[in-house]
Amino acid sequence: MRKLLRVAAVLVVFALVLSGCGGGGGGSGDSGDVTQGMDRKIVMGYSQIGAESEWRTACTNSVQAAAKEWNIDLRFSDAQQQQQNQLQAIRTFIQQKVDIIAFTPVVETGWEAILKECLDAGIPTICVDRSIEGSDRASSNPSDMSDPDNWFTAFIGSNMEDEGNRAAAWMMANVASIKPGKSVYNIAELQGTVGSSAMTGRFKGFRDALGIPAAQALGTSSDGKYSIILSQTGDFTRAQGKQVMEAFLKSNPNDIDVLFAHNDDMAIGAIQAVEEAGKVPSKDIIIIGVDAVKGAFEAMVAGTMNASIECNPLLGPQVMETAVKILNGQTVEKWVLSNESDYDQSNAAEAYPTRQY
Ligand code: GZL
Repeated sequence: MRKLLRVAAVLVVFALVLSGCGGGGGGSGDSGDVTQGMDRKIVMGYSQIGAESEWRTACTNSVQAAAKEWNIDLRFSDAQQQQQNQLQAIRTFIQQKVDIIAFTPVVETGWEAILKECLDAGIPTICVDRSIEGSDRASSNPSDMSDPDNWFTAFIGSNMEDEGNRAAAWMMANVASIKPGKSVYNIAELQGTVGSSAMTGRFKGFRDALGIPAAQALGTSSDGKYSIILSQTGDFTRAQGKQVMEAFLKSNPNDIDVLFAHNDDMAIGAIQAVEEAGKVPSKDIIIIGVDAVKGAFEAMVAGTMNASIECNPLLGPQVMETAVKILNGQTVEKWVLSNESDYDQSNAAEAYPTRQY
């Protein structure tokens, strides 16, 4: 019996050593303990804006899932829409000596000092989704530190001006068939978070396509057919989108032909206000959003929303791949552009079942 116990004990120790749990294990030779494409496990700090919309939640889910997939230790911070919280989180990441920092700037201004602190600490940064003031996501002279594009290593995200352009293009191609016989179409606009690159880009892109100066909130297109008569921020949320649309309908009960909302969440809130005012959304008032989130597909399939311009939140894989390239010393594009399409009631039902967000 004693002999049997001795043999069993040897076998147990042997098994433990093989599995790497025999003390002193963890990491050496255990393939699960290194980041894909690296010889060690890297630590990333990520400062996310908050959870204001379906889009933001999808973006967060994508980043967190991709960090798991790449075996990256992700230190995630939710700033609850406050830039001060973002600056504090990034300073903490610097103190923790993380390998790389990703951040989504809630507004475009106020990033020079913190990004230079990252540079001084030798920590590369990736700007995710929204961009910073003065950045055109191209760097002609990498040593020119007056160029904001040299304060961070790479930008991953959409072209917001293009999204505004595409919203105007869809509107000009479709309004006459939905509301025929009008010489002028009056537009109400729900702006996103004031000062965010998503808001400034869509605001400018929409006006550029209509020939309205980007500095003007209200104005009439160069061909005289489209007039922006109302424009106010709904801060990218359903609740505020509804509130502002209620106010629009109170002040202009019968003037609005088109709503352009800088994101689907505000459009969906506005649809509730349109219905409560006794009007038919997507017929009396044409509803155009941006993001192409599930809520927009449900509304387009239900016939209460006309179109949504896609803005891809599934940025996680590109963030992780870019981080590994940077830490491996590879050169990366200054702008890793997302791929996007546009959806309306002609293609929403077909696309909806396979949507990932
Ligand atoms: C766009 C992103 C915007 C979305 C909104 O890239 O920053 O912020 O359009 C989200 O839904 O709140």
